[in-house]
Amino acid sequence: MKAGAVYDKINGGGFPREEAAAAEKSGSKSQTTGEMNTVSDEKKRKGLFARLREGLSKTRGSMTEKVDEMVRDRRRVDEDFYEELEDILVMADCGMKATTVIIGELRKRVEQRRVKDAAEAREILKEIMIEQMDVPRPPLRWPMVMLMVGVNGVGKTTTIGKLALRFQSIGRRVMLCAGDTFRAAAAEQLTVWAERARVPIVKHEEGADPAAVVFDAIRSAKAQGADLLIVDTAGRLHNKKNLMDELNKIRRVIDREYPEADTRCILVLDATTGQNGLQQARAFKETAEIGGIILTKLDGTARGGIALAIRQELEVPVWYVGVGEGIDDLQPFQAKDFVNALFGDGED
Ligand SMILES: Nc1nc2c(ncn2[C@@H]2O[C@H](COP(=O)(O)OP(=O)(O)OP(=O)(O)O)[C@@H](O)[C@H]2O)c(=O)[nH]1
Ligand SMILES: [Mg+2]
Repeated sequence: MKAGAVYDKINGGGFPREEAAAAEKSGSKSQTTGEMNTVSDEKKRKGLFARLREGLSKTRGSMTEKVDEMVRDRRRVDEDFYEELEDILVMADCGMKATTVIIGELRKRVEQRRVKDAAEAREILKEIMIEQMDVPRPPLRWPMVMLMVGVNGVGKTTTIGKLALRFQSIGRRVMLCAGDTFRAAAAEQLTVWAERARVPIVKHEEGADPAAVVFDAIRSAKAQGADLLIVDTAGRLHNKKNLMDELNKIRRVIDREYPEADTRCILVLDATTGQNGLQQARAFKETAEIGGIILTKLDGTARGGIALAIRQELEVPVWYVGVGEGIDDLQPFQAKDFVNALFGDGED
């Protein structure tokens, strides 16, 4: 566990964009920025942004429209402005910690820049939110193992399908491992996603030892020269201790059998569970070294501020966001796009 932890901390815990992977593969120098400059890339980017905006429409309704309404009504920045803003952010699940940091920083900048106009303060608010969520991304290192963890129903298996397609479509060799042997349906569900993404899958019978499935998957991944092995895990076991013990056992097998791989434990959280999701994250963090978070179901909640709370309270970055049930409904988390979509503003 520890090696991964050190690596993540050094790198600020960010995550490489898959565009960067494509650039790296084609030998381009732009791998760290993942700049996209062809016409079709630009089109694709616009499409993704539109989907993100659509996905975040519920949050926009509750958070940013309230901010806009307040800006329109108040016009000036005063004490009531800050108080109302604080309420709006807390209601949108930004959490007390992130809210306090954001408001404190806003006060400072408003004063420094002698801003009086509420509309100008809104722009500063966006600027602060982007800074808060923008974390440097570490370079890609292959082979990579993504160990997907999270409580039941958060969207682990669905997210694996989405990730498999994304990485497979940029030319990476992806393999799936059905590490959730708790339910028979789990491996079947993952098999459907493997077929959709056209990637191989390693699975055993229901009730098999998940660590043994992972052991076999590593052997196959090595034999077939896979770049990325994504491991599904059970979200529900007899109790929390069983779950954590099992995850640790899987992790030990990966570290022992596949030391050359860059292994990341990815926590999947359901955005609709709000503060409860934060509690889950804390519980997982106690046992496992979490390299990054994937926040799912952002299309189904009016409280997307949870992304800010996670960044602030857990110091674990959000790598991807899920904005729907389809295989394409996963996006690399980009602070600027996220905040623009949240505020209903266009791309710049
Ligand atoms: N709206 C929406 N639904 C999602 C998203 N991601 C997953 N889901 C849905 O959430 C439900 C649970 O998803 P799973 O992928 O089975 O969750 P899991 O974490 O693997 O669950 P267990 O295997 O029981 O632990 C499914 O109905 C998915 O379609 C998302 O980004 N948006
Ligand atoms: Mg599952």
